Amino acid sequence: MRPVLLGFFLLLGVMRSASPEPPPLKEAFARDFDMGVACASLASLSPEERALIVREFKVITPGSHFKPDHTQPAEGRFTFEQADALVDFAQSNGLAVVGHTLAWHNQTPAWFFADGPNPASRELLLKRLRDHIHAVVGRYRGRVKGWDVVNEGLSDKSDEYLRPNKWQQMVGDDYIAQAFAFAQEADPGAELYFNDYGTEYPHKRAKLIRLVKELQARGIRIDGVGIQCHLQLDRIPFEELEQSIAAFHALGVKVMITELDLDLVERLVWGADTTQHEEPTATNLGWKVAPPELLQRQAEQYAQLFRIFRRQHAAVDRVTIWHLHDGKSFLNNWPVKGRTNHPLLFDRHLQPKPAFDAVLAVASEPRS
Ligand code: 9MR
Repeated sequence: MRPVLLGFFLLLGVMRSASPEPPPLKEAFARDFDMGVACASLASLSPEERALIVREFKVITPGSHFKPDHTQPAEGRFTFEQADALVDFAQSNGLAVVGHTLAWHNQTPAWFFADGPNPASRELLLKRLRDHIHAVVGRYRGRVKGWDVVNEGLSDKSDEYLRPNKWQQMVGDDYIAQAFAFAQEADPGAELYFNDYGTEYPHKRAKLIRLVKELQARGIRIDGVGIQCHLQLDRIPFEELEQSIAAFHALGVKVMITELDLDLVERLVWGADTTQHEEPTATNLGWKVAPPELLQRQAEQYAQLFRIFRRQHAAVDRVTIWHLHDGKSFLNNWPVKGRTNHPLLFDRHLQPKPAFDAVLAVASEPRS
């Protein structure tokens, strides 16, 4: 090549590398897994937030608007406006939707469990569960990719299998199988997931393995399990998490990281049991501006997580970040009300944090 021409191409290369537009997360990890994000109502999202979601992510999980208190606040009175708006937004922007969630101990109105002044019978509860699932899943048939059919149904106690929520107490352990069967009837094309926190740890991992095996033995379809991954800085059980991913994959189900965040502010309670609260102290209210050294450690630990997810790409189907930016995280109000947290990839001004850059960089590393 003539020296002048060579110089021209070299210059072009330098100019390109000086201001490269980073690829969106969804493209950077396209060969590994889908990238997802949680969102609140469409009305709560600014045009800039919507644009960022559409640019970076492939899947959205409406964080609130598919929950039973939103979809069926009173028996037979369904309210789908907010969920409809989110599904329309997703469809017109090429995003897939995860339906979250159908049977849960939280945000399930009391009427489900009552029959006038008395507790509902098992039969009545199962009828209501079936009607609810048919109405909600049926409405979005073909438009919602998959459902968190049962959420947080495993017990946190080491000597107890399932969480003794009202469904379990009034229907029996069977409510889980029934919910999956109803969802399968309502939309045979949708994927069906069981979602829980703490399943990176051996005691909850064992319970989830037992549950999947029991469902499979009964011929009940379950397509995937969610490991929520509400994690804390410097306390991530990396090895155990990877063992859980591999163990669930060995059962023949997809593994989803469903609610990833990385708390910078200290908290005593692990997981995401929102019934637990902590009093404000000198150290648990956070900082208006996060200390740079913590943001750096957060970036390194996010990167380590994404190295695991990439290594386990055959198992991991999706990684969902639990809300778009630091200002939208539930960790600003839990377990301590009114703190200022910084657990996500974008800051409150929608700017990428060191964690974002570190995660993106992992996408171009060789898979370890
Ligand atoms: O992050 C969600 C928050 O925006 C909602 O207000 C809240 C109540 O609906 O639920 C939060 O998400 C929870 C999820 O549904 C299940 N796992 C724990 C999450 C944090 O509480």
